[in-house]
Amino acid sequence: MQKFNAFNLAAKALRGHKGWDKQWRSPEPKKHYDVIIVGAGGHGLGTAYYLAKEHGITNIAVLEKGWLGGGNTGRNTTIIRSNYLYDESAGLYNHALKLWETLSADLDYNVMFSQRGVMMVAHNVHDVQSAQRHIHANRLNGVDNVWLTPREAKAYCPPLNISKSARYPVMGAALQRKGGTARHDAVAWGYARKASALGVDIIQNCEVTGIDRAPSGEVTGVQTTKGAIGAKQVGIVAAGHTSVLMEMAGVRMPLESYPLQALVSEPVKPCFPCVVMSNAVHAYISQSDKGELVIGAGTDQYLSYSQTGSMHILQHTLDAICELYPMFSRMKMLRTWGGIVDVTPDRSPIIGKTPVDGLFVNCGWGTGGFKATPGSAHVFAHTIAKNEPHPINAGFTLDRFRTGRLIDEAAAAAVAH
Ligand code: FAD
Ligand code: PYC
Repeated sequence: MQKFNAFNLAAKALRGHKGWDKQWRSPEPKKHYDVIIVGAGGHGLGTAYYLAKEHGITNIAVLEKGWLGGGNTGRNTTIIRSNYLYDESAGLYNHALKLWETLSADLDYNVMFSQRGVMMVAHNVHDVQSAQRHIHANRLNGVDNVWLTPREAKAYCPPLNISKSARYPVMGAALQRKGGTARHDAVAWGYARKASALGVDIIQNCEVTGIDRAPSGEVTGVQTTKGAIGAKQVGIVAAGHTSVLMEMAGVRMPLESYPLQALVSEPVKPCFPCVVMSNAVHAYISQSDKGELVIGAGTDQYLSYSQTGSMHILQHTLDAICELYPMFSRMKMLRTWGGIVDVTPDRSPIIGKTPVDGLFVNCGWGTGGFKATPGSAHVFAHTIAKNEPHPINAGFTLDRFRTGRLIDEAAAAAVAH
């Protein structure tokens, strides 16, 4: 009771100070932006860059709870490809692939994009049928993808074990020659540098804790750990945490968050020439320019916000890698990590407007949004600037989960989840 009285006295004294009452009751934003982007991953920073560069909107803040590229952008296995099944996806991922080809020049920063080819190996009859279906659909959409026999697959990737007695026999593979890899954190830094040079504010260690709305419903800004910030438009690009943020605006999302993990080996001389994915055995592998083997697993089987993954998932992935590439069985692991991915029911992203005026969302990339970074950012910037979707992301609405017009990419997503 004494404490309570003391608090009351202190509060009374403070109220004498000019402005105290106002601050206590409603933290009015001191700073106002045209656009706030929540999340400084590749998609968020890229969105800010294209808003500034292509739409002349520079009064933008990108708010990040941690550090630039510290989310999935800096944690992924950097695989880039566009061999998805549906027309909408071919449009989106091929748009991204074209932007990748000129991104280093555009950003004046080397993102180390390397089109060394992505091979997706078939280990059973179902895999063969599914891969061939994708190849036919891709070719109709102008996406390069060809079928390789086991011998042709081995010629493209000599370490691959194509022995008929292998536990995971290779029955053929789909090869997208234009697929490859890029340096993930360079993508975040390249976009950040250019956006910043165009006048965008990038604020790290600034977690968004609330979304402010006017009585008439539209967005007016955000609450953060650094105080309130006003904005006419807010774009949420916070992979893994989208549901939490959208809940702050009263919007429920069709998303589930899972840990997805990867690892690198000790560095060795160049020995692995391309990217190989084996969906049926939950393992994919390439070699970085530093010489490390970059190996990824499937998602954990349960929902979590933990940035690590279960040990048994990793163990299974390494068993599969050693079976498929016996020469790697004596290599040592250097480090392992995880990220949190948000997954939609149809394994395709949501990019567009929301039921709240002025609030936009870009999410649901699941295990595969790195490849889309430039394309996603480019069309999301258009959506925010024009308040309507770009033709390329017109199908990727939140509304499709109500209408049933899904874009089912479960097979093309290619990573077990
Ligand atoms: P992020 O880079 O995660 O950025 C979102 C940011 O939002 C984060 O920095 C986070 O800190 C921030 N944030 C969250 N909440 C808040 C808040 N309240 N306030 C402020 N900031 C907030 N994709 C591929 O295409 N190819 C691959 O090979 C591939 N491999 C992968 C391997 C692993 C292990 C993982 C985890 C993912 C992989 N992905 C891959 C998926 C890919 O990494 C993601 O889809 C993509 O990077 C998402 O980018 P982003 O910019 O949307 O998200
Ligand atoms: O979508 O290509 C992909 C991918 C590879 C590893 C994780 N996702």
